[in-house]
Amino acid sequence: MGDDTLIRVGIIMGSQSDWPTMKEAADMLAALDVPYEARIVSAHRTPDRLWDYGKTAVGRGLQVIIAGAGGAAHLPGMMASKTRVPVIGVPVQTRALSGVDSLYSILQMPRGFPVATMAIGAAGAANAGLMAAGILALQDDALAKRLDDWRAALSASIPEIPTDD
Ligand code: RP5
Repeated sequence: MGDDTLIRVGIIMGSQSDWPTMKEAADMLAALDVPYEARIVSAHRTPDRLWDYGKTAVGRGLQVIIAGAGGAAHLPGMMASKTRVPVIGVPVQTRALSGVDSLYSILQMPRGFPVATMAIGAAGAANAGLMAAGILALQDDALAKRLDDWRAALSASIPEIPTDD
């Protein structure tokens, strides 16, 4: 995205290894022409970066943060503790515990600091992109039209009669 574009969605992830999953969210936002930024922000390995990102999120105009992490996935919850910008959490699928560890780490937030938690893995990341677009579309008629069209096209692509092929 160009420097002169107002970035409204931040996609953050705990590691480079999360990118193949989180790219699903980025691709969805790109398909809907929603400007975003993507950053590696680790709760454990770069806590100062996490703090700075959360501290400056409102001032920079971010309206939604999509946060993905795997294993001891503290990034979405910690980000939610630092900013009132809505955080959508994506549990990244892990090898050891298949992402159930990530899901539980993100899902069970204490009252007062919510994270809107998606499904594990690629579908969850893609849906995070759609959820972010839906939130922004509440105040953006052009985006609302693009999202409506996208949803209608998906529905139209689903056959009514099953085949053997
Ligand atoms: C988490 O640990 C990351 O979000 C990632 O899902 C997981 C593994 O990270 P790497 O060891 O691949 O960097 O912090």
